[in-house]
Amino acid sequence: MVYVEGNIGVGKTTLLQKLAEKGYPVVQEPVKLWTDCNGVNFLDLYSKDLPKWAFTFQTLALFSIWHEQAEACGNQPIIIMERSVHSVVKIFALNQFKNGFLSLPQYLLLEKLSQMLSGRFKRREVFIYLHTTAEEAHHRMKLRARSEETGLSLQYFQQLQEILLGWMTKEEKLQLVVNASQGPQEVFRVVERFLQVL
Ligand code: DCP
Repeated sequence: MVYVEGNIGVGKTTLLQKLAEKGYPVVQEPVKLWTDCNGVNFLDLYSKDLPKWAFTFQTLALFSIWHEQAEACGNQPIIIMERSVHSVVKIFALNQFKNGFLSLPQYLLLEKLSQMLSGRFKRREVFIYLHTTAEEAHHRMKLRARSEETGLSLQYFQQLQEILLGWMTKEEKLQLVVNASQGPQEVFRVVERFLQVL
C-alpha cells in the first residue's frame, strides 16, 4: 500500500489522476460519498459545525476509506491511495481532539477502530508526503472553491500542518517527501520515479 498524504488542497487528487492515466492502480478518496451519503452532505454539515459533526464525519471517513481500500485490494501487488485510515486518526481526529471537538473517549475509539481496520491488510505500507506551506495549501483550497470548504480558515490549515510535520518526524513508514509547490507534472515525475524502484 502506498498512501499519499499532505494538507488539504496540496494536489493529492491531481497526482492520483495522473498516476491512474499512466495505468497505476489508484484509490481516490471517497469525497463524493461524503457529500452525498443517502442524500446527506456530511462534509458540509461538518465544515460548518466542527464541534457537532467531527466524530460523525471522522467515523464516515474512516470506514469509507477502509471500504475503498478493501474493494481495491484484490490481487493487486501495489495500490496507491489518497489518504489512509491512519491519517484519519493521526492527523484529522488528533487535531479535532486538540481543539476540543472530540472527547478523549471518542478519539480513543477512532484510534482503536483504525487499528482494527488496518490490521486486516497484511501488506507493506509506505507513505508519500506532499508538502507545501499551510498558506499555499489554503490558497489552493480557496482557488478550487469547493462550496463545503468556504469556512476553513488559514489557522485550521496551520494546525493540520503542525500535526503533519510532527507525524513526519516520527513515521518510520514515510519514504518520500515531495515539494508540492512545484507544478503537478514535476510532482508526478518525482513520485513515478519513486514508484518504479519501490
Ligand atoms: N477531511 C477531513 N477529515 C479527513 C479527511 C478529509 O476533514 N479524515 C476533509 C478535508 C477536506 C476534504 O475532507 O475538506 C477533502 O480533504 P483531502 O485533503 O483529503 O482532499 P483534497 O481534495 O483537499 O486534497 P487535494 O487538494 O490534495 O487533492
